[in-house]
Amino acid sequence: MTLTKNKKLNDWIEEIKKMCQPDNVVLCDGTKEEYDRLMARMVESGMAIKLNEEKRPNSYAFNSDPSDVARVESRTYIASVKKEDAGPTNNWIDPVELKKTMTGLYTGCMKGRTMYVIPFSMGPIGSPIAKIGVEISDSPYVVVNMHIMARVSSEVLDVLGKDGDFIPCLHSVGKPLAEGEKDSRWPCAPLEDKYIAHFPEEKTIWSYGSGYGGNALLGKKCLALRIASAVAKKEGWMAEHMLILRFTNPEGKHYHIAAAFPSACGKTNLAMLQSTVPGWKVETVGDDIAWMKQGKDGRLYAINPEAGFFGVAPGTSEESNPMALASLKENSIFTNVVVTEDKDVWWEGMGYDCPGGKGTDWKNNPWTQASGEKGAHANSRFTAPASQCPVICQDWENPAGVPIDIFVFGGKRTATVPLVHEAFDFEHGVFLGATAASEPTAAALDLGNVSLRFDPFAMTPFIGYNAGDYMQHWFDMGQKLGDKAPKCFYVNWFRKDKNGKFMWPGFGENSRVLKWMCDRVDGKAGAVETPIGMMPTTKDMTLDGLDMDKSVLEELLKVDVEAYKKTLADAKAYMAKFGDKLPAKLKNQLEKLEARLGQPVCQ
Ligand code: GTP
Ligand code: SPV
Ligand code: MN
Repeated sequence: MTLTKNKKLNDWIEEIKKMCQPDNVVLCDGTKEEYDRLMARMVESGMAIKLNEEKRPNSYAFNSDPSDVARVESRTYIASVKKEDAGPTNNWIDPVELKKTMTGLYTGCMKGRTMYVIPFSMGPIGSPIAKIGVEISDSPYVVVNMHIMARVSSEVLDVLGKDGDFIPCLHSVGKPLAEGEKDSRWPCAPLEDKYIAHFPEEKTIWSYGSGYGGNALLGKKCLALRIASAVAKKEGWMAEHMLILRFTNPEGKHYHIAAAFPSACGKTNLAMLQSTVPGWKVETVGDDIAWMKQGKDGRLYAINPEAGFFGVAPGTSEESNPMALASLKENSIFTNVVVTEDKDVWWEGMGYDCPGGKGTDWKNNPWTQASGEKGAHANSRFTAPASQCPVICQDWENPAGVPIDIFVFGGKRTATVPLVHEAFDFEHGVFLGATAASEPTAAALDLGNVSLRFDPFAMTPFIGYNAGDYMQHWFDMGQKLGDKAPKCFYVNWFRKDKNGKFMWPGFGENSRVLKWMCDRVDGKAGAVETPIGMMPTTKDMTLDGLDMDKSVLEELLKVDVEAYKKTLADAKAYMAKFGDKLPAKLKNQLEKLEARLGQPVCQ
């Protein structure tokens, strides 16, 4: 069967068909008809729930298998030819061996199912910066999510033409059906058979056994981060786990900020922030991934390769993130939330009690709020088109991207790390990014019992090559950008007091911190020098209307030298595992910090 004009694609489809043995093959076109048809079929089979058309038009809810609720880092592999090229932070299996194992699993794995061929573009279709992928999947849930998250269209095939190149992304839920066997609501394979595999030299992705998020929507973490980061290193650009936002001051001046926080640590929220500083406004360019290249003027330009948001549902409320709520008003998909009696969605932290007090929980069981059990899974998600965000930036699809003024790093830290500090220079900024650490979140299944993990640039699970080389790449980019490199900052919205209460109000109030950063870029705001970086005093920040105790804010702007000495020791131990791949400049930064921590604190 000849499906497309592209020989490489036709050959690949034929090869996968032979291996996976599906009942049918469907070439997807990304149209609304296709979306509606697949949704109707999934509603019929019981996999999808059609939500109330009045309350949530054209929207659907899904419940996953209770074992398949997040990314699985222990089953994620960088199968480079040489182990050293995967480095100390990635799982590695020899690619020949891994292909053999996975071919065993893939053989006959689509029996009883339809094989969907999904042509997609990360970045605007046809633009010079976009990358074309084709995902083959046996999950109709993946198809409808890809419609929102990537740009799925037959136009992608037109761009590919007869001999254009694409990144092959193979996905199966890993549950073939025997003759007459009834499908489960959410088919998937057991943990030990799950593989999220990347072959960076071949630019190929093989994913088996999971239907959830980053494990299955292969344009996102697999292509746009793991494969793209390896390509970016070679070609001299950057693929990062970063939100992109435009912050505009009352005079209309734009500042573009790219921020790297680990999974479920506040990117979507910051990207859509409602500023509490009068006259300042945030617009969203992206909420999860940034591809950045140096422009002709020497500055760094960022694009968002995605087309939608795959955002954390719990905690999303009218108060915390009204722009996310507006984005998911219609045409959205919900996974692992509560479906209320009147067929709308609800989750913990939505800002009001579950209407009627009961519904169907994420495990698909009858549930009452009074039971005290969580109704939505902590990593439940919404899939919503970015174009529906009321504050989407008019340049969000501009292939030229937006020029980045500021990099922000951070994570969830209940102790030690102050609200904000600024790097002394770009190399110190790379040090701040490289030593970023965070408490684990529900976005990954299997981070173990650690209370804190180092997560350089929020990229630990997403670097497609050796993390030592990756950190060197940051220094190299700094060298290339010279005095046009973005200014670097480190933030922490998550400090808690001894009663376990967040000390900083966060969300919209984070605009006060962003404004201080912009004022620093313009040389307008003050700061004091501390051993860890430049920091504002309460006098340097715009605090009008902020309802919090000044003493708490002062506490948030203090450096605890003793605690930092301990952190430094942990950072050194962590860096030791990079061996000779640890950039000399990073070693040098560690030594400098050590020396500064010996000094009395100025503040
Ligand atoms: P991924 O999609 O997994 O990459 O996550 P993300 O970085 O986009 O995280 P997101 O913005 O969805 O935030 C995750 C959780 O952090 C949500 O439950 C938010 O309510 C919470 N959160 C975000 N910003 C703040 C903040 O400023 N303060 C506090 N206390 N919580 C926040
Ligand atoms: C993350 O875990 O960082 C996410 C969600 O953005 S997923 O797409 O599942 O990786
Ligand atoms: Mn993410």
